[in-house]
Amino acid sequence: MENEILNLDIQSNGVAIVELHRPDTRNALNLELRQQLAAMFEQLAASDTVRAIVITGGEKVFAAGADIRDFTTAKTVDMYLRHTEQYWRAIIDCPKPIVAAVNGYALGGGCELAMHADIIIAGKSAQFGQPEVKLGLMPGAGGTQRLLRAVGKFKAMQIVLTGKIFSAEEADKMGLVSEVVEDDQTLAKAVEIATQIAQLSPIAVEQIKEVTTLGANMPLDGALALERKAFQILFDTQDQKEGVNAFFEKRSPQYQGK
Ligand code: CO8
Repeated sequence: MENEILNLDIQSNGVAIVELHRPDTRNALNLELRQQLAAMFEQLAASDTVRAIVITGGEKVFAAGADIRDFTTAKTVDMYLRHTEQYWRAIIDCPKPIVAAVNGYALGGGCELAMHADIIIAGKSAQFGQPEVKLGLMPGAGGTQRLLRAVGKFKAMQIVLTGKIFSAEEADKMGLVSEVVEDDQTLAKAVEIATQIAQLSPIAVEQIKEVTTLGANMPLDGALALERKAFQILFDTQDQKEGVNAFFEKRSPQYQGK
């Protein structure tokens, strides 16, 4: 709906498309939008039919960051009492794969939101950055840490210390995005990937997401053990038997998520 700040389209193939919609502010993430986003992710995580989620800001812009108007008079205690970490938590805890479709600006909290996704598809117009330092601020929703882990210390430091804005091509080179496509293909590509994943066993997909995400912050031996356990757990699923049987019967598997 035109006057909603967040739109949701759940397709019959199990792909949910979440669209930020505050065009007058370049999709700035005000408190209301973040609250709605969190509630939507909780709803999508609990849904039996949704198997993959695409998040987009539309054709022109992903999100220009936190709504700077929320920062004009706020003091430390105000910021603390907002407890905005709870809104990010709903996205972090979503067990389903998330694909970000990024055209135009993904700055500050917008870049941080994109980095909450598992796969980032960037249109050629995409421009990323953590410009908070230019406001006398710093990234506050994972920007320093997710960027560091995604692109390494020296690229990350340059980005967060200077606030420089960089192109989709640069982001691709440093490993911040999964793929760069023409702008008019960004959403289609993200939906295509989400659709492919939605056809796979949702239990296997969730285990892969969980192990890969948790493993990134663990010592290798522990992460390998976690992977091994998750691999073994999948042998008790109907989907695993279906996948293997379908291979030998030379047919497409029909996964039930059981
Ligand atoms: N917050 C509020 N309003 C914004 C924001 C924003 N982040 N970005 C743009 N707008 C508004 C502008 O004020 C303008 O409003 P108006 O028409 O009333 O003057 C309108 O959107 C259009 O903006 P511009 O005219 O500037 O459009 P341009 O296409 O010329 O420029 C830019 C687009 C480059 C995106 C430019 O608007 C800009 O630099 N925006 C600010 C980017 C920024 O500094 N982002 C970081 C914000 S701080 C942050 O994200 C901290 C994160 C901490 C935790 C995470 C919380 C989500």
